[in-house]
Amino acid sequence: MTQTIIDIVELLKKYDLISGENISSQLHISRTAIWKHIQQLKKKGYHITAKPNRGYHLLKTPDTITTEEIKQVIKTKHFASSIHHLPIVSSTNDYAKTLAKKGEPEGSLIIADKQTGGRGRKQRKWISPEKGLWFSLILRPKLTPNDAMLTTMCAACAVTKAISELTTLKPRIKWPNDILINGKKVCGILTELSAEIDEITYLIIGIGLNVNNKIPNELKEKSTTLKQEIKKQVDSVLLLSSILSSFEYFYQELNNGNILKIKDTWRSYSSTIGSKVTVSTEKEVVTGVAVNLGEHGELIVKTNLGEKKILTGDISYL
Ligand code: BT5
Repeated sequence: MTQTIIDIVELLKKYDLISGENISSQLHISRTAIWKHIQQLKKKGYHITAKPNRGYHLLKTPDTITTEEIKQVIKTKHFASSIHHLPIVSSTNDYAKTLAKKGEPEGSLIIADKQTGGRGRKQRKWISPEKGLWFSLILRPKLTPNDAMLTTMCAACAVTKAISELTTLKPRIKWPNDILINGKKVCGILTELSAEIDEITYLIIGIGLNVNNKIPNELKEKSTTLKQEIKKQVDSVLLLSSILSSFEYFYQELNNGNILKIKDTWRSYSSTIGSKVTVSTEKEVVTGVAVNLGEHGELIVKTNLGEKKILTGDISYL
């Protein structure tokens, strides 16, 4: 897309209805040129209606995001300063890992329209068809490996904040890495790292967010999409941009040692603390009330036998 076309898309997104005259004066191009660009956009999958004497209205953006659109909309300082946008990939986390090993800088964004081998924790499958947001960020936090979970918490806060700001929905974080809407999973986060004993070499944060995509029948009972919840299409680029801005902010706070702020924000967005839970870990199943977060983001569960600190696991609410 040319810069003019990107600018036209920006204006169409900004105004519900915008006249050719208004676009013409803001971008200094003729109305005939605008009409031609609008025809090109329609061919690219943008649904635009032209109302006589009133102007253009953007009904629907195309299903796939373009790198130019991302660059145009994103307002971060460091995050996404390098963007790898792939139409199809096995897993953005795997792709990111290969780049990170070769020295790819912190903040690089790897985003795919579709993943064929999307992964959850413990090699579980993550279903990632077109129209969802599937992306990974390469980070090199100044943390010990013990504290890696705090980065996942920053990401979860960022996704929750962005969804809350762009929609009327009230997403809630479920420890350790899920975001739920009305009790159903809309987003999962996969954090993977390479580390020495006392420092992280690189950390990959993979975020899978169901936006306008379909989900298979077998997941429908426990999962949802943003489109399903608000009954209309969501602008994936704006959502991505908002997630990255908030993530960058929380990540800076974390690197500045402001861990309390991250934990407080996380608690305010979470449905876990105060809930009766069953936690399944590799070793055991623990039942009790989730009472707090530990120093490194562990879950503290009060059981009949006292408090237990759990590093990672799967929880279900009772
Ligand atoms: C997660 O694992 O929730 C982490 C998912 C991370 C996915 C992102 S996408 C970009 C990056 N590249 C990758 O390859 N991965 C990351 P976990 O907590 O283990 O949950 C996995 C479980 O979620 C599966 O076993 C299913 O039950 C369920 N699931 C699979 N696909 C889903 C989807 N699209 N929406 C909701 N739930 C899903």
